[in-house]
Amino acid sequence: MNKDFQERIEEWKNFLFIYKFALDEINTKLTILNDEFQFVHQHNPIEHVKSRIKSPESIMSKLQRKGLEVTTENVEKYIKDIAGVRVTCSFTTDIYRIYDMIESQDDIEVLSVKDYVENPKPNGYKSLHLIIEIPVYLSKGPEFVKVEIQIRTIAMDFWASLEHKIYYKFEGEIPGNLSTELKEAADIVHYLDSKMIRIMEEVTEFKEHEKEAELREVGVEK
Ligand code: 0O2
Repeated sequence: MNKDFQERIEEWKNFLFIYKFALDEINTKLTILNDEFQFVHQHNPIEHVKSRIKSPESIMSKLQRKGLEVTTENVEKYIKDIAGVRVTCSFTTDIYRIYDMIESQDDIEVLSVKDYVENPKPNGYKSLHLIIEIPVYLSKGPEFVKVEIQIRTIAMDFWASLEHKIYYKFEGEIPGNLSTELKEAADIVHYLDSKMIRIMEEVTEFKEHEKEAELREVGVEK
């Protein structure tokens, strides 16, 4: 390997390592919030969390796609998803619960929100995207790091993973019939998510009635 190339790789590694610390912080926060929510409400809003650091190759190609020179300054300024976290949950209502929990953290600043759940993309893509900034405390002081958080249901995630694979297989030019089928599948995802919420609401109502009946039996009126 030539020395210049090796030095550049080292430079990139040093530049990217702070994003790993930001992901560690976010992951810890999400675990605590989820465990606390489970303790208080007996419900886990988060099913899984996946995080990744964008590879130097994809950062470079994203800059090139945007017509920008490959410099660390441009990366810091224009690439907001170097550190990415994907949170999946069971119910659409959990998406906004998780958003509220993140937004209420004093040390997190939500810089932007794209609500593709309320306003899906024309292809049917749904997800709530946040760009947040979190301080990472280094020996020289705090550094503020941007992280992209995508929050979606398991069903939305299933759809998006398949669509992403198809998109890359066809290099962005998905044939018309497949696009139509994908849109139909997105509508089914929407139907499934709404149905799951209705079932969950019925279960909650049933449990409440059961509890009230138990209390009445022992002579306690609510
Ligand atoms: P990858 O390979 O997943 O990292 P920006 O990042 O702001 O410059 P954009 O497109 O305005 O670009 O941001 P947006 O809409 O918030 O989308 C960012 C990410 O959301 C994408 O990252 C995808 O991960 C995901 N995404 C957005 N639209 C779709 C879609 O139609 N289908 C699927 N499957 N995923 C989508 P990258 O960097 O494009 O790709």
